[in-house]
Amino acid sequence: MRLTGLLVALAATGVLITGGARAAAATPPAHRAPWWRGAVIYEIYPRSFQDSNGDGRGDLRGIERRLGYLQWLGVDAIWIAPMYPSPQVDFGYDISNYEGVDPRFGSLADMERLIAAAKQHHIRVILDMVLNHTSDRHPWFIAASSSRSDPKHDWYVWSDGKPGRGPNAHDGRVPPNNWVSLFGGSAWQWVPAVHQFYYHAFYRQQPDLNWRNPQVRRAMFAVMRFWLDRGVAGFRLDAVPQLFEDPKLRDERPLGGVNAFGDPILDQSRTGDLPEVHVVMRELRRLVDSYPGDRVLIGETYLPTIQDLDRWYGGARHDELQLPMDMRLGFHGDHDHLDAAAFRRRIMAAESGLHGSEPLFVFDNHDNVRSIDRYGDGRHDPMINELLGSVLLTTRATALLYYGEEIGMHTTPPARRSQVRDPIGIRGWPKEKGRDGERTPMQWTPGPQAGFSTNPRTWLPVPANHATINVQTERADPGSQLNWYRHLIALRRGESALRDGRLRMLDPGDPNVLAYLRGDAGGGIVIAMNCSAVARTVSLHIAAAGVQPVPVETLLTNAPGLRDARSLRNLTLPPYATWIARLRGRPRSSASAN
Ligand code: TEU
Repeated sequence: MRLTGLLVALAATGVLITGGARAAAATPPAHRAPWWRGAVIYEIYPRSFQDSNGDGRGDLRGIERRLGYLQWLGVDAIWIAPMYPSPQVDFGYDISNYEGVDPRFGSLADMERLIAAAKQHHIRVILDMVLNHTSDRHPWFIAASSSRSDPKHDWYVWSDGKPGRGPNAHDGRVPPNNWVSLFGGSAWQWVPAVHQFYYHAFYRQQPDLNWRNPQVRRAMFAVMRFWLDRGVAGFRLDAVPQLFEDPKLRDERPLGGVNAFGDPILDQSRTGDLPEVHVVMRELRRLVDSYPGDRVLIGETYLPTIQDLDRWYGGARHDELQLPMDMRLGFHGDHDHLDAAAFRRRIMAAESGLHGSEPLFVFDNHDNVRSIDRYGDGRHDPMINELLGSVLLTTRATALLYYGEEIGMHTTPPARRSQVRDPIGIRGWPKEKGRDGERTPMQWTPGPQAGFSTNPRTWLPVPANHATINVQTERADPGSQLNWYRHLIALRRGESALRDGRLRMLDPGDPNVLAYLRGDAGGGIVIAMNCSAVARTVSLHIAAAGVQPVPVETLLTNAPGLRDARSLRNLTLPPYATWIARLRGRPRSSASAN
């Protein structure tokens, strides 16, 4: 019953081709400078995307095999989570060689092949770059921890600690302060050989680099050049607000309470977002700008306010990251729920608070419970997933998609502690079950292992719901979540108003329906989304946004009753439905629009 209006509306407008695999090939890639503005960037967790050699883990050849699918979906770039040689304590975020590929994922030649093959599909490749820390097995750290006089010693953050007793004491010394690891326990680890503690923001196998040492900068910049020279389109900078620590190693202020690991919750004022980091961001920006082709820097930036985020762009100077992630829209905290007013507030904050920079919106990644399980209500989940796609893909922003989001994959956390793979889930069980649940294998088919692997022993179990939630089944169903995402992406590629047009909120007092106008009078597009579980009938007042009412034409909707809507009056949106329409005719702009 759902979505029956979709194809009719599409066919009537001729905007989209609905004949399955033909669509993306027929839609030329958007050629605009810079390419990343309004792009769709698709995150791939390489262990979980496609296994090509039957070892139960995904790999680079597997990604290569699925490029046709990604082109059909319409993505502009893929961001591949770390595939470098690594002991895999943090599944690749503990890197022991920045200039290679872990044999589990393939070889450097496979990566070069993947970059070239992706180009044939008009898809760029973005790598994850972990600047904050290395693996404790990296030759730099092995040297650094061997002796205080080793030339690499100062490449990491060391402290003699202070005299004391207790469980963290070694030879009568305890860590210098109260800092805790984000992954549990003290952030300081004792090394007997040097009689010192080193600092680690994450696992103890991930010692933090000392960014105050110019040699560290030079070494990491050289690593980035290594990959830029091989044609990568840019980097996603991991945990980048954590790069610097207070040189005086002062205590952080406890905010009260403890986290899932039983550690005190601290204000992170001495270990996160220190001013020094922005100097490095400007240097990094100059580095990528010295390459042709609009190489891009994406930041993993969990920041509380839009003013904080704006600093990561370089504010009015626009000289730091092009795309620090705006986590405020998609990750509200522990209590995500659909709230038209909250979405409106956060979208408008990004519209007006970033000195005109492009927001980067994101609802899903490999570290968080999937959005469908945070925003879903268990009854309308497919519609809610489509609504999140509508917000992501019709706002004025670059969009990050996480593999499986487009088909409505759910989080499948381990049932028992003994099944957990992610170390934070073992340590934090049962309060923190770790991140396995959002890293399960991509669901390609209803068949064995969901088409992910020929090996029945996949690194994480394939969720049983792959029988219905999978690419093959959904591709064949015109009303599927997958086709909804694909149509949204194609629409956004085809309509300059959706890519570049300004955004004006409509009826900002409506508590249930989020509606806005993209573009200007003449070619404007109106989007209305019912964020509630009850059907809502609304009239959209575009005159208040400075545009005179004109006839409209439906471009895309999952509200069957709205496929023939011709005006903005008395629109009935079923629960969580989206309606997207073009303003027709020869509208006059009212005075306030000029
Ligand atoms: O995550 C950094 C980060 O902020 C995480 O602590 C995040 O808040 C947490 O995983 C939520 O559960 C990045 C990577 O995305 C993550 O996968 C890595 O484990 C981490 O850095 C260390 O490299």
